[in-house]
Amino acid sequence: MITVHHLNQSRSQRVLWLLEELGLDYSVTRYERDPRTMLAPPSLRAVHPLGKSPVVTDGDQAIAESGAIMEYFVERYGNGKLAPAPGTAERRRYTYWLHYAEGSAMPPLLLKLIFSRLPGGVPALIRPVARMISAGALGRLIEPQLKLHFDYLEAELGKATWFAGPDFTAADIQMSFPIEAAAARAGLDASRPKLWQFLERIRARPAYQRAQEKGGVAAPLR
Ligand SMILES: N[C@@H](CCC(=O)N[C@@H](CS)C(=O)NCC(=O)O)C(=O)O
Repeated sequence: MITVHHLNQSRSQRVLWLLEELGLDYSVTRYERDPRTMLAPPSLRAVHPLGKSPVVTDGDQAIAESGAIMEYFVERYGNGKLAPAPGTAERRRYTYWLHYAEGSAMPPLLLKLIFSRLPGGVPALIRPVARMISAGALGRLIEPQLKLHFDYLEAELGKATWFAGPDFTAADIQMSFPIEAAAARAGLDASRPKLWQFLERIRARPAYQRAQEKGGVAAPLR
């Protein structure tokens, strides 16, 4: 029995979507973020010591880390669906994007979230200093890095319909989170038409919509 330990507004939305694309049966156990800290509740640590989302259980196995979860389900239950054939150029691109999403795209998006919120989280007396630090980090480091990534992704999606090639794969599901996050909090808009159309195409997929109903529609936080 597959159980998705689902934290609201989180990366586990991707796992629900993957399972819907694969047509698998699963149950959802819900966890709510602390409204002040936005952290997951300690009860999630009973499933995996880090207590992060997503984490899934399949029988007595707990599997964490969204890229590893994607690989696990596609390998175990995919029957050739959602992954290009091994040894092909598409498969290399697939593996690359599965890793890139968390390894390269998410760090600047997370920094953007942290530094944007920094001034609001400190005592009023030191808020002007926090604003200066935040503006400096955003302007000198984070925004240029985000632009670099967005330009790169826009160019990559100019080469094929989906990230790994002509066919939709689990790499597109994995890439959806940074792209949704970029649209929600980092100014990604229709001025990058390939990325924008990617968002429109994934949101139109019936499995994406079923996953939204199961997980609760919400912009990703981090
Ligand atoms: N690289 C990990 C990131 C896991 C992660 O940070 N998840 C966030 C939710 S999107 C989380 O659990 N946040 C709450 C917390 O840190 O307590 C993955 O892709 O699974």
